[in-house]
Amino acid sequence: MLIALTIALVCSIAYNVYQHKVIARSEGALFDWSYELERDIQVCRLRTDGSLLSVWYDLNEDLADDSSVYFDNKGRSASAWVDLDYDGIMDLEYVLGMDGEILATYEDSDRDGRVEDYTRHTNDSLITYRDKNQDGHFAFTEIIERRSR
Ligand SMILES: [Ca+2]
Ligand SMILES: [Ca+2]
Ligand SMILES: [Ca+2]
Repeated sequence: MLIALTIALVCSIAYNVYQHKVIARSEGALFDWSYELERDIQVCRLRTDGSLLSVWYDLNEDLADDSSVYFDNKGRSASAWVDLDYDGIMDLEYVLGMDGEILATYEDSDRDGRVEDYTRHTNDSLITYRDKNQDGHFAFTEIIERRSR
């Protein structure tokens, strides 16, 4: 009896989470959203040809997505976003190369909703720029750190 009740409760919670996630995504004209209950991910596909565009994760299970991976037109991961402080705004973006290697990161370091740090990943070093004058460009004069790797 208790087992049946527990199963019913778990099913009910899972269903409510599912409903919430379905409602949370409005269906756009260009995209099809689907929710995979087993993996607890949201999948976004292009409506025109069904190709995979992005996958969204809710890592801290608060019903709000906090990370996502975008794919290029060959299905390779091209970039990833992470909401580090779980406030609903993505803070860190990884730009990925053809083999999934990190080419660069962009980060909203002070969490004001605006990206100001850019780190270029080369073969032997990481070079971080901060957009001090907030013009959207990362100039050589704005390099704040160089690390070898
Ligand atoms: Ca979350
Ligand atoms: Ca955030
Ligand atoms: Ca910022």
